[in-house]
Amino acid sequence: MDALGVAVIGYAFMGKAHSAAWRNVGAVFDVPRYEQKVLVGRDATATAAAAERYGWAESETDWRRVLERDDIQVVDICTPGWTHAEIAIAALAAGKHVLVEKPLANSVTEARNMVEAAARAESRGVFSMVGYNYRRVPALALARELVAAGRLGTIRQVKGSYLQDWLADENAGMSWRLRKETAGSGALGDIASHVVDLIQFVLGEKVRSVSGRLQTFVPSRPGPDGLEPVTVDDAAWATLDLESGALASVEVSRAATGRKNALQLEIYGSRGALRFDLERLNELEFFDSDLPLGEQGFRKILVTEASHPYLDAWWPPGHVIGWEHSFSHQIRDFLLCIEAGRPPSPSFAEGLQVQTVLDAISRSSAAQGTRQPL
Ligand code: SOE
Repeated sequence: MDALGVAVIGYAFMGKAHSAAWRNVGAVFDVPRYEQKVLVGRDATATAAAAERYGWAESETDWRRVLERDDIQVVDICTPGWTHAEIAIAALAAGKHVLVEKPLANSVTEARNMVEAAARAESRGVFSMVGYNYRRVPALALARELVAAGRLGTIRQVKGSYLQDWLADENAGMSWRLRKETAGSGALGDIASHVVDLIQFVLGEKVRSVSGRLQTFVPSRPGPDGLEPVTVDDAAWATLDLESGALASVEVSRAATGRKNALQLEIYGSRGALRFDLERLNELEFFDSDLPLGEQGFRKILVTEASHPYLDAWWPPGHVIGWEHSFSHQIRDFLLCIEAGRPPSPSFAEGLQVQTVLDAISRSSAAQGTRQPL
């Protein structure tokens, strides 16, 4: 296979995270050859500076021009949610493989259009994937393996939470993330999307119905022209019914004072339980009730062995990895699927399914918590 030409669109937080991954994935993993061709952003000076810093050969201000290029085969979309559908659909129509940051889109309608475009492209051997990067944290991939192997027995309940505090201060300013027309929703789409995706990924099953509650604690915030209404949620809570009869709770907030990026998952089954905390992402706690009673207890698995997911390519045991590695693993998996001609996961269809869960939580909140089937 010729080297794949890669373009990343967006150079802010996610553009930087993805760029760092593109920079090192080829050095660590055995993936098809690729070239970091072009970084795209609207501000010419800032994008050129970022391109040089992140290792891109060129910079560009118009993503449409990138789609016309024959030397670009992969487009990685790291722009705000309101641009995802337009760029991804155009890129797939132009025959580019597409990786798009989560959530897939801002609405179910946009996501459906993207799924249709992805299906058309896939019939021509052109692939697409959504960037739910936490699936690629080795401890969470291991959690999925343990659940699938039946080590927890029948899963009964799950507790998922994702707490941040960058909106705890009522003087924190307006941004695209706080306007419904640009962000679609608040903590719901931004971080509950991760939790919903992870619960379904680790359990290997889908949500059947939801009850939800959204809350905006600070109704207006300082914008460029004075106070502006906040039109998305600061926090989202939900209970989910899963296909197997398991129950899950989801609690997310961007106004949880003191919590910076606290993603936690607890899974309780008939034979065992698991606990994960992103702040200690190299660890997975496992309670195994098959052990003699006197030896039971949550024990820490240090997830750094070569036998653990993704870790054979990194460092010797005990040499811990970090948050950014999940993005390298994501690109590794995407490239290997392109090389093998195999559809990657999470697909756009999986991204749409998460979107329908989020939409149902939002409708439930508007209907005073009434349970919404999916
Ligand atoms: C902001 O809340 C954010 O950057 C999310 O958009 C990311 O998906 C998450 O990984 C970290 O927090």
